[in-house]
Amino acid sequence: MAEIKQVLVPDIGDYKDVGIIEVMVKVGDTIKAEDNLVTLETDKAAMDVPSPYAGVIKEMKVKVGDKVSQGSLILLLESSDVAGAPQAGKLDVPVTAVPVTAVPVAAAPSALASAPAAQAPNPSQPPLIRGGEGAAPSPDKGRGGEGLAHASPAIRRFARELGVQVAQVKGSGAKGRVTKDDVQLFVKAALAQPRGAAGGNGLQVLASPVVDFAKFGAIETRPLSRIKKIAGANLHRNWVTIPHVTQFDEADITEMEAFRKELGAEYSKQNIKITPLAFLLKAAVAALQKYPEFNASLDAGGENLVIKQYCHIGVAVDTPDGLMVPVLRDVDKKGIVQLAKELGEISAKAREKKITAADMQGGCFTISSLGGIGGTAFTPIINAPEVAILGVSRAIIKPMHKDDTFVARLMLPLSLSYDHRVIDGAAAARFTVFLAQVLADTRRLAL
Ligand code: CAO
Repeated sequence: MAEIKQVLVPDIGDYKDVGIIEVMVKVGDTIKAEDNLVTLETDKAAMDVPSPYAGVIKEMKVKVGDKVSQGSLILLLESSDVAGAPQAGKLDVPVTAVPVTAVPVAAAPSALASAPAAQAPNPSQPPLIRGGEGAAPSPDKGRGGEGLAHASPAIRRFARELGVQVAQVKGSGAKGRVTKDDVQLFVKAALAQPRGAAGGNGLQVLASPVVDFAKFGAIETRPLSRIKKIAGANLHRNWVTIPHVTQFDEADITEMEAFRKELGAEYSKQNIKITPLAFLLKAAVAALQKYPEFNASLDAGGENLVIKQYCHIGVAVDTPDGLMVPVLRDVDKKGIVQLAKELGEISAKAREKKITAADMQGGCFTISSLGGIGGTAFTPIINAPEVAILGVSRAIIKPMHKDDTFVARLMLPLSLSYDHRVIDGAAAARFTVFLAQVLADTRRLAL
């Protein structure tokens, strides 16, 4: 016969006024005996309080942040348990607990020390989400050696069931506590990783060291711009998930520069600035057409290459708030002057923060030019889902050996980073050699 029962805080040792840090149930929930109701936290341990009865929750008498002691009323429950279970003071259902700091379990009072061994995190549990047996850090030591991660026993159990190491989950609860939502988000994020990013041999890296820089001298803390945060997350993903190789080459652009200067003088009256980048865009189109696997993306399953019949090229633009990559459309259908004009417009738009998300979508290939600034070479990060990116550094005059003599030539450094899952080294070398040939003799652009 159904009966309303009071569920009280059981014997929790000598503790009084212990904070409730988590409430796992709500009015209307149907629960089984021993389902966890709330988590309490002392300065030494977190404890889950299980229900002594099965039934339906009628009324909650506590919330997160409340302080309770042995005998405090937690909730009212409509119970169908005729026999019932012992209540506060004579409870024989153990409260499950784990230390919340590096304090050893043995140092905690008896009720806490009697936590069943099965509740303790199990370092030998094979992780399902971020594998790497052997390489896996101890579940509780994963925060740069900061000791135990904050999570209630129920959350630890939940995480264990999903193969998640609590220490790897960023807690969003009070004092960085890991909540059920945090574990679920962690799992979702891991599942959303591209194939090969996680799985059996997924990354297991040390947490970044937490350093108090102020100990060593004066500091100023500046928040990263929104653009930097978004770009940073994308760059990080691309860097760790794509096997990058960078092929270096140089192009003799002596003739191209002479022609560019002529054109520049002619079009400066129309306020069009013709830089080497406009030629590079056209040369890239020629190379992408000759080697279509560079004008491609891996499909979502990573099993097929999607070759694009169009040619939209992204251009990395340095703005005061960070890097942006607007995309020039149908570069194959436009001439050098038109491209120079659009380049000027789109980079101004990016710097004036007027660029839209649509302006940055649909790219097939990216060019990142640092030639206006300087440098001899760099290793650009591929802009996924593209499979290659061309870095361009500053052209300089060099002595080149030709017809048994040295001649002064203007040489342009090229750095092509490519996705080695899609492109072989020989193909990358052919691509840059061809690019250099086209730039050395721009008449080839007409072919
Ligand atoms: N070698 C020598 N000189 C070069 C050159 C090169 N490779 N590339 C450009 N120049 C010259 C230009 O001709 C121009 O000279 P003048 O002022 O005498 O005409 C000058 O350098 C400045 O060019 P620019 O930078 O204004 O124009 P651009 O078309 O070369 O580049 C843009 C435009 C938007 C790409 C550039 O301004 C920019 O933002 N670059 C930074 C991109 C970046 O941050 N990449 C890193 C991303 S991390 O992978």
